[in-house]
Amino acid sequence: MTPESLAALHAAHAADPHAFWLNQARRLVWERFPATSGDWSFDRSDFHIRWYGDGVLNLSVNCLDRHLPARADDVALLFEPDEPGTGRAVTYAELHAETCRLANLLKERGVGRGDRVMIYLPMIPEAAAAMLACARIGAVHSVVFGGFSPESLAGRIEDCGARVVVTADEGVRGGKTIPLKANVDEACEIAAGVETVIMLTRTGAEVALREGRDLRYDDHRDRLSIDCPPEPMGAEDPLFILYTSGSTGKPKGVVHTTGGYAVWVATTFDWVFEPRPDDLFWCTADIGWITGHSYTLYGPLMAGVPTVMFDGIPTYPDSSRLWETIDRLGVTILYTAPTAIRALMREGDGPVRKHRRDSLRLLGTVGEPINPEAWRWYHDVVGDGRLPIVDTWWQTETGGVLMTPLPGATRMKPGSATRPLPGIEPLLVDPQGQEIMGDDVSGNLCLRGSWPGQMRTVWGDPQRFIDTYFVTYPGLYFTGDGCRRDADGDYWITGRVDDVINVSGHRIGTAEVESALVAHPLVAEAAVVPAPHDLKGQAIHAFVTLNAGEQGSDPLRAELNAEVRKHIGALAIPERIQFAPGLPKTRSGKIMRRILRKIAEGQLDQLGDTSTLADPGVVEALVRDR
Ligand code: 6R9
Repeated sequence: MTPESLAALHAAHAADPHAFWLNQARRLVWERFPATSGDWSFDRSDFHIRWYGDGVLNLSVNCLDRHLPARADDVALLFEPDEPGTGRAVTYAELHAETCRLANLLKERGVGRGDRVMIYLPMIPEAAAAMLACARIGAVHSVVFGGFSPESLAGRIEDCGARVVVTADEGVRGGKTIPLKANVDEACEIAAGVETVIMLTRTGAEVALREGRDLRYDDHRDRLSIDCPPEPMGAEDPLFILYTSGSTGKPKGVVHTTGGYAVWVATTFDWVFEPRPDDLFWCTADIGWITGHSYTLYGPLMAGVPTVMFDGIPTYPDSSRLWETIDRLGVTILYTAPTAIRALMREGDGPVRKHRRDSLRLLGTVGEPINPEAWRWYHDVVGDGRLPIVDTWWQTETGGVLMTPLPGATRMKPGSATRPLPGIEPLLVDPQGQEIMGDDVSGNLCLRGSWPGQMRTVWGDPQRFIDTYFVTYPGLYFTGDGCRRDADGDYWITGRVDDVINVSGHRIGTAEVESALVAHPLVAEAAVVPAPHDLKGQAIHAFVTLNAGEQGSDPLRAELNAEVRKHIGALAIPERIQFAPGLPKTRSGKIMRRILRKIAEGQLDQLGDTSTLADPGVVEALVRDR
């Protein structure tokens, strides 16, 4: 983007927001174009968020039908499985057909508008088709990452009342198989209400099917019609639910609706990546995360840019995987996470330099703050010093990117997400809720006003939505992130200020890990805090107090890890479990996490005043055993 066109966008928004937002909506194909744009109030008494409320559209039409027939045989997605070079291309016509088949199968099983469908799949083309099939018939998809345990899956099935689960026999990642179908079976033992399990084939493994409930997609595929009329959806009809960890309790079902989400994803995809006809876009995120929804799938499909669906990991079969794949496929835009960049940086420049990477024109990063060393390596080595980097800050809740430098228009700074996109108004607030004005300041990051891609509610718990995001700072959306605005007015996200730990770009709620740990019969109490980690960004440090007379040991650590794996998934296993004789508490019994954080960070000279603790001796013991 040029500085002039960026300035023109800002000016257009300032002059007439309504016209500005309606203009962005023109990127989509609507059955009825909206007359209204945004309508919201963040006040508790009259809380509501609506965008394009009178518009009617179907997202699968925007991803598929609009490219037909002219581009029927163009590549919509490239499936890149775990084993390099064993993938295949899927055209718009093929993806359309697969989507309709799955949509028709869902309909046969009684799924219709508003019904929730759980998707627990590897990154296979049929996963894209399954999401699009839901969008086509107006069902609400809820994708659960394959790394979550059966118990987590069950919790989500119950929370949203899904009666159908779409899964695969197995997943394969980094050479290891994941028993997806068996996990679904286990989840269905825990959660009631699943009437249909549709099983797709990934490995062809022998798996048990339960009569009446389970069906193998391959047994039905050929008889299913490749025609399925798209359901006309209101812009505010829910499109999907995606569960994300919060600072308290169980994961929240973040609800996104159809029109605003689609407009925001299409708009940001355009602004940030400026797609060209010859692009091949590779976002390495799994569809189990918001980045996978918005930029592996919906963004590129709406823009008509072929997208890579990567069902592997950056270090398999070796640490040149990304670069080898980029050359083999001709990838032009790479969008990945700082944790992957750091892991590959550790292997040195050799694996990168072995490959040309000359198809690349743009690099992106998302998921956590990128440390300047990793940024420089990404820029200097991966990008040969010639490629711009978009450091995109956003959240599950925001639907799409909110802050990023725009190549050509914004000056890049290693480690800074720099500036908000047009229409986005960030501000910093102090603990008293006062806006912090001026530059070279730090505070909690809030947003003033709404944007089309904002989440609408927490599934089944609208009050929790308000309480989580709009009560701390009345009238504002609170992001949960800390942030600095430097002397130039550029923004630097400093990380979560709530009890959420960002492990390798994945949000883990401390409360969830703690409740998994205390589920072990020998555990009296647990407190979980983040500790800095070279590769993961943050790692989980757990302080665990055992019942009187019990001794901590490595076998017990293994049992506790198993507990976390069972209740949440392997991704939440603590890096370190420290057995503690007691936890530092105030006299009113509140655990002093601030002190535990400092101990986990090794900042022992910054423990602050410990004299108000109920038992100051506890801290000495924790420091000694660290
Ligand atoms: C898209 C996504 C959201 C949290 C967010 C922040 C962190 C994401 C970032 C970043 C610094 C960036 N985050 N992108 N921090 N720079 N470019 O990651 O969504 O999984 O919901 O995580 O991730 O802390 O609040 P989600």
